[in-house]
Amino acid sequence: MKDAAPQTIYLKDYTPPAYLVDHVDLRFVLNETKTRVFSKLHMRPNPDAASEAFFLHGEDITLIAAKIDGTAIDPQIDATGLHHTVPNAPFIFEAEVEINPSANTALEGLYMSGGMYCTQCEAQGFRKITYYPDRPDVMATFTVRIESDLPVLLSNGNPVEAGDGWAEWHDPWPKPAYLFALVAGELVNHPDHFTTMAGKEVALNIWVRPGDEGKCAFGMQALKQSMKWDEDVYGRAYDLAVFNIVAVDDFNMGAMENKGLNIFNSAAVLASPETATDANFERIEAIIAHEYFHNWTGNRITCRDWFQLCLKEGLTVFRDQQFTGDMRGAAVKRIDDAIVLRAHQFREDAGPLAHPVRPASFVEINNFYTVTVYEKGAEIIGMLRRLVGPENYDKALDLYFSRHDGDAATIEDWLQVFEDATGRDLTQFGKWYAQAGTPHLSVSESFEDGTYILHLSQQTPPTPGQPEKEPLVLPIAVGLLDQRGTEIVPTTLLEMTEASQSFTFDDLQDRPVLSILRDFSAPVILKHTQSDATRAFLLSHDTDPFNRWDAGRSLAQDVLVRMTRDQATPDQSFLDGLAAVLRDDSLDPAFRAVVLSFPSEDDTATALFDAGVTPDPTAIHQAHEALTLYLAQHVQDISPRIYADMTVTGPYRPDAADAGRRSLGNRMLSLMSKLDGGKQAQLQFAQADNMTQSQAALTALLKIGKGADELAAFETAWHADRLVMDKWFGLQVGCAAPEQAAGTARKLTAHPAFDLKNPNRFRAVFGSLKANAAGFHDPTGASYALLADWLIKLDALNPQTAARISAAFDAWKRYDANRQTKMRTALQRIADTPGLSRDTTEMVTRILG
Ligand code: 0A1
Ligand code: ZN
Repeated sequence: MKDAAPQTIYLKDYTPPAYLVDHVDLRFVLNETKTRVFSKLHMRPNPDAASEAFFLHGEDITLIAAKIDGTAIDPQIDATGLHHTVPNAPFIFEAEVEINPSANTALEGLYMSGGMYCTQCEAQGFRKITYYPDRPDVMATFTVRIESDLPVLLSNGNPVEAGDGWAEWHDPWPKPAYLFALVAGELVNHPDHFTTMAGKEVALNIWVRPGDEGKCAFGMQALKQSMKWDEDVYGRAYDLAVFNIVAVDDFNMGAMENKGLNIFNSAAVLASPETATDANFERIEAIIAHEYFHNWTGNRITCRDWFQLCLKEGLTVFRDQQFTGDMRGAAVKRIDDAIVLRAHQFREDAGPLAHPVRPASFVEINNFYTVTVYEKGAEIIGMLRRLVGPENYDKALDLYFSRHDGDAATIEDWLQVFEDATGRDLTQFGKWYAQAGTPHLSVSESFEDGTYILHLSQQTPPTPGQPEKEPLVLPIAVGLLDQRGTEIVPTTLLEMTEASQSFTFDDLQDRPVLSILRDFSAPVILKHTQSDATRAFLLSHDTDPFNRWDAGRSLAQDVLVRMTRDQATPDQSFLDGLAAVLRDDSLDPAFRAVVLSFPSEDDTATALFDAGVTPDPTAIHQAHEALTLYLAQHVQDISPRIYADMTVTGPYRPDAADAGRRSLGNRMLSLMSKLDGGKQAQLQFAQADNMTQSQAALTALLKIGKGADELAAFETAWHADRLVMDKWFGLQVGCAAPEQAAGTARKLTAHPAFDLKNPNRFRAVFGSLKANAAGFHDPTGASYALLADWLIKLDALNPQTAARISAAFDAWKRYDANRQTKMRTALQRIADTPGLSRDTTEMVTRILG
């Protein structure tokens, strides 16, 4: 598939659409290779437009006929769309086009998955269905008629009428084309219903392929919880008579918030105790919530243009994080989010792919569905809420919903609402949206005559295209403890606005112990040299759970850096501190489990790089293995007891309490397996009645080079379950010894169940290869070459997923000359591939720098 010549699009060039669409009538005559789409667009000139040129987007579609106001026309067609002259008054544009869903391997537009028709239109997929002004600031009501012999025919909005071989839908809420959806197939549903706070009945359905009915109950429960939570916390009720969710196996992302018809990657909705882990359940709950919350933050209020993507994504992620915190415990959720942010977003912000939360330009918008737009976008909202306070936040959100309902809005609109609701000037705060890079916050302290002064300075390193950085508004939550661990200054929010600033605390008796950036109040990198003793003190005494964990985390990171760099042994006091947390039965097991888990090998590579040392992934891996062994030995007297204490009896429940117990128990299992040759893990695998326990046991075995029999048994048991088989593929690559990772991945690509066209399967192999840091960076370069080979193959079929996975190479410049050369060669080979997509070309060009 050949793209039109790549073009850079700039935020500063935005102009309003020349023509608006008030209403759309669509008729689909479905056919696997020759689907006909009949469209009737009720259009009018936009009074606010600068130009009169008439243009409709359209790609990979064949025009059969077109009319304006009933008269046939012969428009000019090019690779990007259709041009013609139109009346200077309201008019009706009609088209008949033909498309080929079965040839659509890019999974954008209308495509086939497992025998069903489905669509994906965000960001710019609707133009592959018919000619249309495919931009989010053109919003219309839609009526859709689907003609097909398939029994289930779905589209957005409410059902109007259906007969033998057809169904009609009407969506009364004006929406941009990216929220359009259609599904047709032999599907079965898991029905339920919900009564809104206004007393309106909503029919709820999760539609799946026959055989998957038993995996819907949890998703449905999460949907009802999300609907209730959005009413209770944000005052937002659902606004149609039906809410449909459909599970599809072939999907580029997690899920999609199409109005009234959410389409989900089956991995993001289907779960049963036997097939899904606790982590899968939690993720499903969060994604169901995320897509549902988009109904207000994304659909009722959408984005003016794709540069404003964070307007809907940052806010919706923030809302789903709040939801998970409420459902499962805010402290552990905050820790989990910080782990993800630091591991992935800080890495993105520090490398060649760094971009502002609201980018200023792009070539392919699909490359900007990033951790920066999503997760850093959510952090900005969290900072705003901290700065204005929860009540003002609620006031501002109410104003946002009332002022902008039905709008395609901008970040300026969003900030204006906060200014109007609170009277606060947000000019400087707004820079968070425009400035890329993670601020580094340096901290020093002084204490004299009862006065404690905190000296802070912020500095953001340069990022591509942004050499100069300005100071940002940083909300910094601090608390002060005395030497016994009693809080003498409770959590206080400092607002830093300058490059350097000091904050004074008077009338203290003794030098306090600082607990800074509590609850991770701003997404910054702390440059703070607290002694090991102080961090150990905070690990056992801090009243802020985030900082308590973070103190242990930072100690562990230093230990791992020293072990890698100097072949040091871990300090006894560090191991004692971890053992003390482990023994403390008053602590939540989930919290103990996160304290007991170490930074990733990639985190250690970053820490070494930041310390001016070229990271050697092989040495890092050895240090991590060694530390795990030291810890296993250090706690071996208590680990069997804790493992046994964490046993969960009764039927499997994926709630936070039971999941926390399993999490700590399985951390113990992984430590015990380092010493018992995998005996306990074999036993657990044999006895497990749920996937959390069997996957944890299998992982523990694979990590000590065992588990061949269990792996074979797993395949025999689950070969017919696509989602479980993704785990089977992924675990082998993820747990392989470094020198075997590339070979394992290569072998699995030859397995009959490997399917290049299925993004989940591709990610299972190659996402896991990237996650196996020492294996990916094996000095022979075998993994780099293998990934390049397969990205080239995938790009020809599915540019979007190929481009996303190519980011695995983004940190290439921080490694040694041998690895750098081999990664650059792999990247160059991808870049030089004839016919490479716009998506992957943009990514590898940026990565090569
Ligand atoms: N808006 C969806 C994510 C999404 C984005 C792009 C897609 O295809 C290119 C698909 C889904 C969300 O935030 O969940
Ligand atoms: Zn989203």
